[in-house]
Amino acid sequence: TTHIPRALLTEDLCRSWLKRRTATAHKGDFGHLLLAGGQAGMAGAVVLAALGALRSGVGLLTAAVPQAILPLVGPQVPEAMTWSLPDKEGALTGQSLQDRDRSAFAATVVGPGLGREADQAEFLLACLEGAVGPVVIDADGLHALAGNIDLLAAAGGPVILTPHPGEMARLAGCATADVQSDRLGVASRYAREWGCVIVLKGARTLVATPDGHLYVNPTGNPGMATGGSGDVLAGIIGALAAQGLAVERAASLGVYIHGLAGDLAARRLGQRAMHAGDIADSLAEAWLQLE
Ligand code: NPW
Ligand code: AMP
Ligand code: MG
Repeated sequence: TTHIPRALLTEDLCRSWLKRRTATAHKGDFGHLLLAGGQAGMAGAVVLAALGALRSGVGLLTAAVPQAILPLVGPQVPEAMTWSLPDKEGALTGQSLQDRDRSAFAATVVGPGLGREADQAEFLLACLEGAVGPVVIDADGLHALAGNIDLLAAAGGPVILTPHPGEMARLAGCATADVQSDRLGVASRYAREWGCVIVLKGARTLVATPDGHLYVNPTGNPGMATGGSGDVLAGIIGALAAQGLAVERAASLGVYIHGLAGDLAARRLGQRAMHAGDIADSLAEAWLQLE
């Protein structure tokens, strides 16, 4: 097999990508993120993604969720504005975003807790079509994309995919074992082929770019193998993209800080007891440590 050049994500590299907050800065300088997802039974995924974003410096956040779960999401993240979207039996549909102007959003995250109803591909398409900035597709957004990779052409801006190995396998049409046995090859091949940044999650998460860059993340631990961890990451990356970091840097810095927060949570609570909310809670300490 050929050697694939890759770079380790170092603390110094990640620190060099941080944007400073000037003394006269205002919230408009840090971007407005749209977070779209959720369905009945998975309000928590949206909350966790929102917490990741809110702890990563975003200026404004709007959570767009099915009206059925709005009462569960809104009170848990008072800093976020909300859109109550029309749903079908608790799930978003291709019509849910109709007449919603999205020109104000610097970036979009779609997928956490979205569910797997028949209409999810149409919802994803509507999301991509109306987006002006970068779009992060995670979780069930990736499920909707599998078998419909051409939908990516509808995106108004650059796209970041954040699959775990199971989601990557579904996207690529292979087995999870095939992904895990050639993580570097799979991530770099499909980033190039699909023209998007791919964050292939799991121990030593990879970030692959369409122009052939490949980063390996050294932070993180098995305590992060718990429901909702990935949702927090999607919110972090979306927040960084909304603040104007180039997608390659938003993805890489997001992965690094998410793992560092996971390491700090594990030190405080142990790998066994920590849960995804603790990763979001540890973000403050992680950012302080990186700065
Ligand atoms: P296995 O079991 O090994 O064959 P799915 P999901 C594989 C929401 N959530 N290495 C593994 O397959 C999300 O946002 C809501 C190897 C595993 O069983 C989504 O919208 C929460 N394999 C939705 O749920 C909290 C790996 O993939 C399978 C792997 C579905 O997301 C939880 C699971 O993947 C959750 O985030 C690895 N490192 N990682 C809430 N509180 O509201 C995963 N796999 O079936 O795509 O579903 O990831 O659970
Ligand atoms: P998800 O499966 O979408 O909830 O994402 C899980 C998150 O936890 C990803 O960011 C993974 O990289 C991270 N994670 C899971 N297991 C490990 C592990 N063993 N080592 C490091 N990070 C992990
Ligand atoms: Mg996930």
